[in-house]
Amino acid sequence: MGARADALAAAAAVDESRLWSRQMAMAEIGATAKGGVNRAALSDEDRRARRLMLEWAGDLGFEVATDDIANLYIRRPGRQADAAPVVTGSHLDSQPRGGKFDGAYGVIGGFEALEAITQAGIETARPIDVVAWTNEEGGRFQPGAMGSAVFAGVMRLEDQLGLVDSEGVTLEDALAETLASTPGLPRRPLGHPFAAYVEAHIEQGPRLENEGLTIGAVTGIQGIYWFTVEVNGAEAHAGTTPLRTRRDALKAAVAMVTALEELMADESDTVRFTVGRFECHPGSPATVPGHAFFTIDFRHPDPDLIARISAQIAPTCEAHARGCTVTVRPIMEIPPLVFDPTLIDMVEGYAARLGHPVMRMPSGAGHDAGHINHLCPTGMIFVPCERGVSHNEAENATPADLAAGARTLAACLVDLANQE
Ligand code: HGY
Ligand code: MN
Ligand code: MN
Repeated sequence: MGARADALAAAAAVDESRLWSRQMAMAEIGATAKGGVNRAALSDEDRRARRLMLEWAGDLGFEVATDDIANLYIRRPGRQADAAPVVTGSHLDSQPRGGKFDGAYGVIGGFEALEAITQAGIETARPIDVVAWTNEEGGRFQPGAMGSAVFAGVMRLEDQLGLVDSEGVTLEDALAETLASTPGLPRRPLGHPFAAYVEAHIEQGPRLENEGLTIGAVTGIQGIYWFTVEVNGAEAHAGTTPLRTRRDALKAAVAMVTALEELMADESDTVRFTVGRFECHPGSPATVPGHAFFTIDFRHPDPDLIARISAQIAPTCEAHARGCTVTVRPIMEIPPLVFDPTLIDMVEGYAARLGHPVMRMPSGAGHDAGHINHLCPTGMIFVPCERGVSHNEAENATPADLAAGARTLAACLVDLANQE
């Protein structure tokens, strides 16, 4: 069989019901009452999710490995044992009230592609790996996309080990426990070479569904910048302290958020500005809050606009400090990026060839592919999700659309794994 015929044969072997039942089995780990999942990075649930992947990999005789940040690799060997692999994958961690598909689909869809390639009896020159990147969501330890950032050398693991979650657990301890939960796995070096990377994901927005399409050939990802803001005032008695002498950290933080909302005002509705965490301490009705903390998630496709507005965030907060001190820390800066044109063409081409209506589209959400794009030709495949709902327990997708994405993925992986 020729390379193209092999790619199409692999796609044809994708099994929609097998893929769906694995998605549902994974969704039981950390299942929430409202039909979503809560699988925080490096938690017990995350560890169970990893063990389930390892069990499936063991059933099919695939090779498994990890690395120093517990990224998990599942390999279908190629003829050339030492050749750089073609890699697919995504993440198994979720938002605290996340859905069944964000991330898990890219790992399980990748695994389905490996099984389909095997079942179709196809040999590839290069190995094909599925990777589950550690801590993509950043809900427990910030920032997100950490496993892929450390792998790509965008971030140093040593600088992250001291991070603590809301319970005071360090990343170092959570990571050690996670690595210990999969004993005996060989460790691969961070940054080991990839020949190419293709990640499948639900769209997390409404465009494909609105257009009646099945596949998005993703052209790139808008810029994502995260900041933390810490406001320190003075705790004081709520009954006796006159308003004019207070240094109320909460009221200052509220004024900052309002001013930032004005700074980000955008008639075209392209700016994305989110304060997803907002805390005040000590959190007692009769004490003026002496400490407040909030996060900023700011996204835009234009690098100049991101840089210009980002530079105004700290001065805007300082201008509304109301006698408190304020510290603004940038914790993630991922500029807008474009994917490899050959891979965009390949995703679009195989989707069309397989009869799946397709369009090119940028990603509004962030993905591990953004960091891996620094290392090798990278692309992404989107499938629709119901009403575009994501980062929500109601997130949903159809078995047929997920299978269409896995077919497109299987074809791309075989094609890439037979290239020089
Ligand atoms: O935040 C993001 O865009 C991704 O879903 N973690
Ligand atoms: Mn995701
Ligand atoms: Mn997400």
